[in-house]
Amino acid sequence: MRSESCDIFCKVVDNYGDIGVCWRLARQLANEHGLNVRLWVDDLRSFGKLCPEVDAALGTQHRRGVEVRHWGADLRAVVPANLVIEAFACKLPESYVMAMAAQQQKPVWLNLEYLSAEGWVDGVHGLPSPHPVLPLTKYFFFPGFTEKTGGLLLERGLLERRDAFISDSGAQGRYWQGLGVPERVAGELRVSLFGYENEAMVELLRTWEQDAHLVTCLLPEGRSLPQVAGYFGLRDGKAGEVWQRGKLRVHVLPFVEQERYDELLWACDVNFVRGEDSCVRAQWAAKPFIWQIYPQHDGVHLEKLEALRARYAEGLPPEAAQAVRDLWQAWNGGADIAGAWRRFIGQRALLAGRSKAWAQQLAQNNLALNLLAFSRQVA
Ligand code: TRH
Repeated sequence: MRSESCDIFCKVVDNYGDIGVCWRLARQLANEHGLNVRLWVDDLRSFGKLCPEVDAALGTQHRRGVEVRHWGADLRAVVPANLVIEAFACKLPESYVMAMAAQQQKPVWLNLEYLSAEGWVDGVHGLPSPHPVLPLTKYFFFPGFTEKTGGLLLERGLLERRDAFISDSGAQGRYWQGLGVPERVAGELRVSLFGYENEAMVELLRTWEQDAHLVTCLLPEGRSLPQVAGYFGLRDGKAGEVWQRGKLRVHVLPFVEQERYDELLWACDVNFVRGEDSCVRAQWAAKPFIWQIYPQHDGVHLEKLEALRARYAEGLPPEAAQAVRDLWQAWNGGADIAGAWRRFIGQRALLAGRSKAWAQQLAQNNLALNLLAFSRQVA
């Protein structure tokens, strides 16, 4: 089957991960694979952070090749698409499910799951879940890091664009100039910092302040900002501000539209990322990265953290693999971030090489292509 039309349903739980993934997938299916995509989103304001042209007052609008619908209105009159993607088990409206069941050719119905590097994902990706009453089957589609999973979202040409940017000093110079960041000095390290509130923040900032070389921290507006501002004795800050103490200089950046965030990751030497989508982007950036995983009450997130760490660090010498473990743990509730940071930076060259090979390996497993192949197979 060739799915000509696709409905993606997204509920914004919190932050930008849910809509971040859905928006990326929607654009890719529409612009790279020619599907007519409707993206149903319950919270257009959050969406507007990733795509500033989104007007929260409009029920229907067309943005970057995608029909964006506010999911709130009655869907009874809507004819379902032939590929239906329910993101993160967000639960489709009853009337819409009934309309799916009433179609002569039943739509392919996928639940796009959260990302995890844990081994159990291999065994559940693609499993069917027949509807208890209606003639419909929902399939679980898991993104992931092995061939037995659905892979990762990767736009066409992204790695080539990354390489072109990284090898073009002029493009990088213009990028930094646009942000108001001065030219690099000898030994300087540029670090992007996108995270949640973090108990290790003060110690990390102090470590950078006391470094032998300049550490330039690029800090997008958001949840980490008040904490970093507090370190400088301020209550809060805003984009454009620059703060310096010792060897640490912080540039507060605006939260940019989603397509522009990659450049920041490409331009920095080391990236702190969080959640789900920025973590994947850091892996495509092929630079050493530190993941602040979205915390869950029962602590299961730490298993997820370690699962990705173990895959990423495979093949690294034990000392380098341990340095990644120490810093990721310290940044996710563990101890001694100062020591962990120094050991991590000591392994920087090795980690940079590994990051590049890792991105290359992951690129073989493209989520959008897999998803379309899977939907054809089960149609
Ligand atoms: O915003 P998040 O913390 O989202 C989280 C996670 O996805 C988590 O797994 C989920 O359960 C929870 O939400 C509900 O982190 P994430 O996933 O990295 O999403 C951030 C998005 O913001 C990502 O698409 C990148 C984008 N972004 C920009 O578009 N511009 C920016 O300037 C920055 C810093 C990020």
